[in-house]
Amino acid sequence: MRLYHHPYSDCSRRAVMTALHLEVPVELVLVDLQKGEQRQPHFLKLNPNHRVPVLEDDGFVLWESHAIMQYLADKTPGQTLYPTEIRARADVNRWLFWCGGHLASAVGILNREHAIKRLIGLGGPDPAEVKRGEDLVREFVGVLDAHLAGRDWMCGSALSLADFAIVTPLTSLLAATAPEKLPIGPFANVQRWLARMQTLDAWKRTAVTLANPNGS
Ligand SMILES: N[C@@H](CCC(=O)N[C@@H](CS)C(=O)NCC(=O)O)C(=O)O
Repeated sequence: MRLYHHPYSDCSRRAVMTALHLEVPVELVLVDLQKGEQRQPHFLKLNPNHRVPVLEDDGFVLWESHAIMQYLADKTPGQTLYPTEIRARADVNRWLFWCGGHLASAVGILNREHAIKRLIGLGGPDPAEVKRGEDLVREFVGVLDAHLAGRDWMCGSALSLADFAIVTPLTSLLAATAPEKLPIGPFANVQRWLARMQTLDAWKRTAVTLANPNGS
């Protein structure tokens, strides 16, 4: 199996963390987003949306990070990240869709304003967009914080795909915005859960810095 990714991409990171945690043997293939490799014909054949991650499994091509996570778990006998009991699975699915539809898109607004625009030469942040992004992030992280009160993990009593999905946009929020702008500062339950996530081996092995783009 091949997993096309970029180390700074939080969407890639949730798929890579899932593969590492499940010990699925995947070959990581770097797609150089900064050089625009995702828009080259060979990559567009894999994903016409010009985005990572993409999984290739013996001729089967899958894009969308949450779908990749589910596929990797479903391919792994005895795994516990993605429960098979119908309501427990629905609970995990609920948070995966919430992450893609709400949290990640809200964080995406801040990423674009604080980091991506500068990287691709579109100038500084637009204050109206920053406010819109911060208001949305504050609202959704508030929902997350209330949910995490008295819980160690997102769903049930164990680590699941939902934890790996949700933690990555929060990380990118930490990296892309100045500390005083971080809307997650006051959310103690989120901070506590984030600290727990940071102890996981899959987290540590995918942690990258600008100085160390290949991770540890
Ligand atoms: N909904 C997609 C989003 C993927 C996505 O936005 N990937 C970004 C990196 S995090 C990307 O490849 N951007 C390159 C581009 O837009 O050209 C998923 O969850 O996989």
